[in-house]
Amino acid sequence: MTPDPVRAYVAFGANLGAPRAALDCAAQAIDALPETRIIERSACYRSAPLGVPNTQPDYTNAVLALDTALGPQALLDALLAIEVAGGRRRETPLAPRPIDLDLLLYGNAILATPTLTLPHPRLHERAFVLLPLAEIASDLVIPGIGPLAPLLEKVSRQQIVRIA
Ligand code: PH2
Ligand code: MG
Ligand code: MG
Repeated sequence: MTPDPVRAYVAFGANLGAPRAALDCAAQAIDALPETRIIERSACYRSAPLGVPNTQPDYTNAVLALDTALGPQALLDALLAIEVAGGRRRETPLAPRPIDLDLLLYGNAILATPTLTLPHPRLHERAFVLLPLAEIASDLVIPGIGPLAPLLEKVSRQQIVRIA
């Protein structure tokens, strides 16, 4: 018997190549995963790279909501494979990238394995994640952290533009 689907959220980011095309491609590939479908997709947002030299190009970010019967590690493995198909190389950490897919939330799961931490450990401090997330799931409560509104307030000084 297939387990009940779980609502998961995935952050997309890119600052090389053609971010929107990469996002379209990734959304299609995620929707084509077994027992997985995209439920919603935020607009795109543009912001300067956070935590890396800002000589790098601006990022385009978005968030996808999906329902999946895959387990969290299987979903993460699938996302990493979609990154590779999208041209992602991992030679240098924090290098500009044509695609980055981060598993933000998997239902109410709180876990830390050597390969996966849920919720995503930096989700709550990044406007480029919180704004698109709030757009598609304003009532969301981050497991172990709390509702989105106060988190959004804390990142309100981070400059970010909704580019639709
Ligand atoms: N991703 C990073 C590091 N910095 N900055 C922005 N604006 N957007 C990102 O997606 C991003 C970042 C590492 O994954
Ligand atoms: Mg990332
Ligand atoms: Mg990543």
